[in-house]
Amino acid sequence: MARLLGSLLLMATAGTFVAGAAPTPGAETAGPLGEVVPAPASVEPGGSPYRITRATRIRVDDSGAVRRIGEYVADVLRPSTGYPLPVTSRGKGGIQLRLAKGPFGAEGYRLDSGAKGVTITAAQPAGLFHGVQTLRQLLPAAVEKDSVQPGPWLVAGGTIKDTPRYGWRGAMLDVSRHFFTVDQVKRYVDQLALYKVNKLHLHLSDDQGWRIAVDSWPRLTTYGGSTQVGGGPGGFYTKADYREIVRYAASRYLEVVPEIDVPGHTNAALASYAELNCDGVAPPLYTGTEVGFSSLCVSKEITYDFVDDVIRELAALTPGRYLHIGGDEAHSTSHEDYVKFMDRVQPVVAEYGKTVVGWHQLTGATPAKGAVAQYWGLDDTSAEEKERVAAAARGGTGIVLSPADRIYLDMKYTADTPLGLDWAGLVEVKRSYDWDPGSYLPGVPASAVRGVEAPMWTETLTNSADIEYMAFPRLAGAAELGWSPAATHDWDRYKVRLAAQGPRWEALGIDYYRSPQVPWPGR
Ligand code: TNX
Repeated sequence: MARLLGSLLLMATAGTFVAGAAPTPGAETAGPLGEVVPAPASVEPGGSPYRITRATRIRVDDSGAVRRIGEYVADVLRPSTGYPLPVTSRGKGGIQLRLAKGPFGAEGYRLDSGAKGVTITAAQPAGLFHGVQTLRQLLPAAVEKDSVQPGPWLVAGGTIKDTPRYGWRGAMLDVSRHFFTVDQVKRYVDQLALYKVNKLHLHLSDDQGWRIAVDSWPRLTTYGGSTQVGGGPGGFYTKADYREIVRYAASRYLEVVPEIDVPGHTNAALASYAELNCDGVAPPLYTGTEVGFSSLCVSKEITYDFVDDVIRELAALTPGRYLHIGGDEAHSTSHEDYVKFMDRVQPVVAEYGKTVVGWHQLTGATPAKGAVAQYWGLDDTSAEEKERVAAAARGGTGIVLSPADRIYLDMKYTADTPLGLDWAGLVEVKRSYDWDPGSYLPGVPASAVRGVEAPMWTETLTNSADIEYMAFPRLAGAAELGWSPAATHDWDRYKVRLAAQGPRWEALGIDYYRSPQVPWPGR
């Protein structure tokens, strides 16, 4: 009853259908408008469907960015439809991408579908790109295959108006515990883009490996990057590799947020340079999975030369606004030293033009003005610790939510999950979706919440299949929490929309966890 009332209210306020109601009658062969993940802000089904045929053209504005998105659409649609789908800036109808002034914000879009075509309109290219992800989901799942499929390729008629709830919709990949190649990162970026994720946070250094080239401290990578958990060969990104990741992510409208984790989680650096250690003795490389045993030497000046060089070189490689300095689990750094260290290091990030991001332990020091704290506690983290974060938020620190017992993608789904960890608990699909970022932390003003991020720690994960099995289906839920209006939040409806993603993942070659909580088709 409460839910029925809720949805009536929604319909009254929005004046439209909201994601989850019945699909368009008569458009059974098309992906219904109501099955999109993340749920759009508003959906109005109606009118004739559009059919993509051999004659369909992709119409673009005469801007480089829009044309590139047009080519991207063509690359998605050509293999499965077998149609030529030329990209052109002339004529009307077909699949049209246009920039126009309107109430879209930086990332929103409007999608209109009818007999003559599908038009996606946005104020910015990012909005067009997100609209294209919606269009993919309005087509049958087979559109994602890389060989010619029978079709027909119908897009249900109607209008979607969509804009994100939060500007920070992130995914973190730990490339330190196990190294992942540029191609593996690109593959994950493509998967993140499907769900309108817009931040790729790369955890580039930890005890087990240093993964980004720093010219002024070359042993960080040549030695510090030479192994990983379990003792494999590790690896690192050259500056050219990193730029290629940044470029590729930007082509999918993701901003890279690089993280150098300091002052703890630094064994790889300490092993590479003896002078960074308080006792001047370099420890051996580390290939285990313990945390909290390493610390930069807060009392040595060379530590700050080191941090300055690293931040300067990394900032120069990074067009994005943010630089993450870690700061978690510094169990081998005294509180006094931790505060001192953060007081000296945060201004360096600002000096090189970036905004500080840190794990929420940063709120135990003095977060710089405009800093962002990433909360990774649990539902039952102490009220005291949560209040520290909340107080910082009230003082102007932005909050990104990554509660570990909700959206740590490396947590096992059940006790039987072959991969992953369970220190934060077992996290089934419903649990990962069923919370509200706007009210999760008591005392945090809703305006301080920048968004949501789903971290993937890789102590137990070694290849793309491992990443995908842990990410899917939970990643889609994290993305929806970041994108969709709170009013669309409803597990019973979400699980139906989520189920419709299964065949898409199969078509894309993504192995996912077939959670019994989700009514997958054909099961
Ligand atoms: C906690 S979360 C960590 C990581 C581990 C992760 C494993 C955080 C900021 N620190 O060092 O990899 O747990 O789930």
